Amino acid sequence: MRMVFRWFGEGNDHISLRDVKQIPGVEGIVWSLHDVPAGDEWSLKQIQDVKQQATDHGLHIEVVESVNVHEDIKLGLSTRDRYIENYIKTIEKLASVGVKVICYNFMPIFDWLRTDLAKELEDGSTALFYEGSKIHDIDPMELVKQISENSEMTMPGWEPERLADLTKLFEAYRGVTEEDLMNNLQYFLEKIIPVAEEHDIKMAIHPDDPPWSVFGLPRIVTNKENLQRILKLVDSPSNGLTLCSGSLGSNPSNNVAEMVREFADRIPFAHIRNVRIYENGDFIETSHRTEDGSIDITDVVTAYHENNFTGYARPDHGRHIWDEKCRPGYGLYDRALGIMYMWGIWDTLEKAKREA
Ligand code: DNO
Repeated sequence: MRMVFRWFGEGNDHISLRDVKQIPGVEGIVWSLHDVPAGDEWSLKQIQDVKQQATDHGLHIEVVESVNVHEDIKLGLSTRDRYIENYIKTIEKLASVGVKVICYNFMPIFDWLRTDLAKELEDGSTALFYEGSKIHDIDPMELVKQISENSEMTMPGWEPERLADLTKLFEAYRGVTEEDLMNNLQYFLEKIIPVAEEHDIKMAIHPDDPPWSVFGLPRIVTNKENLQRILKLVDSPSNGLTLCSGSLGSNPSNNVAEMVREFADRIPFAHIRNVRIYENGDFIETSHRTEDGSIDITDVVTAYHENNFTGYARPDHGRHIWDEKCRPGYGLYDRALGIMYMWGIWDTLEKAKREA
């Protein structure tokens, strides 16, 4: 298990690379060029700048999260080829500086979705929370209207400046089914995976978070059967998974440890975190500790260990603790604690293996 830590870039993250380097066992950053719009080709100069900053602190840049996929590719529009060409050029440039894994997702319009970015837990810390009643059975157009009429009303991903785009995108997705989305993913993979293979890059698709349809949009990276299908769309080691325990695990019918056991050789990148699922299906992110949430993180780490996992892992999200001011889910302290929890399990298993 090679531990890495997501870092949003100089001036964009309150955490310094010096802080990152001081977390035990962290060898590299998980990074992106966050100001480049989806679909644009990345500039080599900007890529090299990040590499320089990381290497100055003894960290590598082998994992990129994410190179985002343009909506036209997900929609299967005729304009997609132009964006796929840019994507390919970006893959080639990333390979040239030593990147090994590129994480991406195929979620229409939204990336991860929560209804509250700072919901208080019993201990006074706060964390990301998903409340189904604010999303399920809600007509997105009605929501656009309500938010535009009421400046007090907000929802992550529904910021006022995004509302016009959201309206257009929802219209574009009308009638797009999960089968269409799967076909559009296949088209994309058929073009990019040969390039990834040639450059020794592993593409790692991130599950949908949450792993079910939201606002009537199709979502396909949701469960074991669909992961099996996606891996077969182009059956290559370069077509891999970012196995995110918290995303998949927020549906209690997904057994994350079992998925790790089944897909181990196709997981170049592990996202490890816990969530607590309530009876009505709402969920909140918790500390990594197995006991604090609904996912058996001990078993998840054990499953990686059993499979001699040599891929990259990150603690994914954390709670906001000790009054840290940070990006939602991306504080230093709780993610660092999560890392130590994972190492604790891992090192104990290593010792047992050595002594067996
Ligand atoms: C959230 C992340 C996601 C992830 C993308 C991958 O914190 O796990 O935003 O980076 O879905 O493309």
